[in-house]
Amino acid sequence: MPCSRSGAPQSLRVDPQFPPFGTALGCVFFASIGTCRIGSGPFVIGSYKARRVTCAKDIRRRHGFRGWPHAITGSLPVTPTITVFERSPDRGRGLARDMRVRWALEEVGQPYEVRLVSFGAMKEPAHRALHPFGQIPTYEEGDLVLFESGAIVFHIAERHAGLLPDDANARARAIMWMFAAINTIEPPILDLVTAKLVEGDKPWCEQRLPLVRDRIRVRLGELSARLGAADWLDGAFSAGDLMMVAVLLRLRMSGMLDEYPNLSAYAARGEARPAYQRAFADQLAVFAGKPATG
Ligand code: GTB
Repeated sequence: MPCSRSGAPQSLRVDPQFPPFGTALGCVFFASIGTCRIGSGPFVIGSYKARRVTCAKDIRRRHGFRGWPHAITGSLPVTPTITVFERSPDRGRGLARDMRVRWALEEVGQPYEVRLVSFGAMKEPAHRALHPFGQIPTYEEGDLVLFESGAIVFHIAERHAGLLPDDANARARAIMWMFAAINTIEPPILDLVTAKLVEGDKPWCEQRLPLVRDRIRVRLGELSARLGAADWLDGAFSAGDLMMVAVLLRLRMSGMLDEYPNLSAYAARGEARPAYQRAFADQLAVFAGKPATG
């Protein structure tokens, strides 16, 4: 009976991208007496016609949406599966990029499955069919397959309330910060990782490292100036903060983050979020009792 879905608009999850009562979608709300009434007796305030739902559903389908979130939990009908390292050089201490995906899923309360992959299996055709570059994380949800942690977090944030603001401009700015995290802040940090881990034995490494660190400091200084005394980058916590904190945390071991107390406190605020803590614990649990690689 569609009533469980279409007849209970009060309990329908309000997806900011597809507002249930959005006239902009051209959906008819009070069009006619339909199958389900809202309220009862003298408090009947209207009726809810299946057409409104159908309309919204068509729009969701055009955007690749394949099901309704559970009315109460907000969970997707298909439990997504992510791939993570079977063994990680950091023993699951939050540095591998599945961490940001886990964190996003925890923030929105979406349960998920985990499939462990070895370094060898990542390069096999079966995994490359999911991820052309033979890496983790991947994300499978029904017949949707995604790779790239930024794209996956964006997808999760779009499909659930909680990680992107409703206001269109604030939403665009949150997405901007996601890009800033992975496109402006993360590259010089990755350069440092490469310089230390891959080029560490090269004779020119000692000369290069200060240059690499200075390039990171330029960006951290600029980010620090923008954040100022604010808790988050643009109002409430968003997917932009999630990505930025995840990127900044890669610097923690280097001590460079501590040179910018407001950035250090910002990263700590992110880490203190219960969703982060759950994601961290789950990532760590994979490695309990397993020897580290690398
Ligand atoms: N741009 C992609 C994304 O954001 O999803 C990058 C994905 C990526 O680099 N994945 C890495 C991977 O699969 C794991 S996260 N590497 C294996 C390979 O390329 O063969 C990078 C990473 C790994 C381990 C640690 N660590 O243990 O400290 C930190 C970060």
